[in-house]
Amino acid sequence: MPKSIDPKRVRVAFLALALLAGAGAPAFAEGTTALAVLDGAVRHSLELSEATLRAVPKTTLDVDFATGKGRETGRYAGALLWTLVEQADLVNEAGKNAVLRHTLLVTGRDGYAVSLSIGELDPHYAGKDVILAYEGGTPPVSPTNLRLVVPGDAHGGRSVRDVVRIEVK
Ligand SMILES: Nc1nc2c(c(=O)[nH]1)N[C@H]1C(S)=C(S)[C@@H](COP(=O)(O)O)O[C@H]1N2
Ligand SMILES: [Mo]
Repeated sequence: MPKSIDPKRVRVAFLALALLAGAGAPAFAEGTTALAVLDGAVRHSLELSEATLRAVPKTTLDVDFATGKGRETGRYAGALLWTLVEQADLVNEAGKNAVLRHTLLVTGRDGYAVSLSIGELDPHYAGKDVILAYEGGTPPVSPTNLRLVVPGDAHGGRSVRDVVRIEVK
């Protein structure tokens, strides 16, 4: 006869496992599909769910960049990062043009990270159409497997795969 299992203990064990599995990853409310967050020096942190991403202007970009494995060309489509930053609402320090002090640290699931300066995105300055791509590419990206695409980059180093966090600093 197997020993009887206390359902309370099973629940505690599952909770412990869930906590372990989630350690270091952004936390989300149950039932949401968001896999990435935009947070940091903003008034409203954003969970980058498919709905959030599709609600902002969709932009298509052709890429042609060098990688360690040769040249890569392709087409991606996704959400304009500047619009997401505007939605999140930057918190600026005091001082002249303090908005230009911000950087965005974009991190992939594997810990790979690159930073962008806000002046690259802000339409008052360089105004680049940097996107969080959820369509296109090979292997294809998806709303749960986002890729940063910076238009015009000669090397693929800033094209972070599987973005999980954008931290505004
Ligand atoms: N998450 C993540 N993204 C990454 C990298 C990485 O190691 N991890 N490498 C970068 C580098 S150095 C290049 S050149 C491109 C390579 O793109 P590919 O994977 O489509 O060949 O991905 C970039 N994005
Ligand atoms: Mo690279």
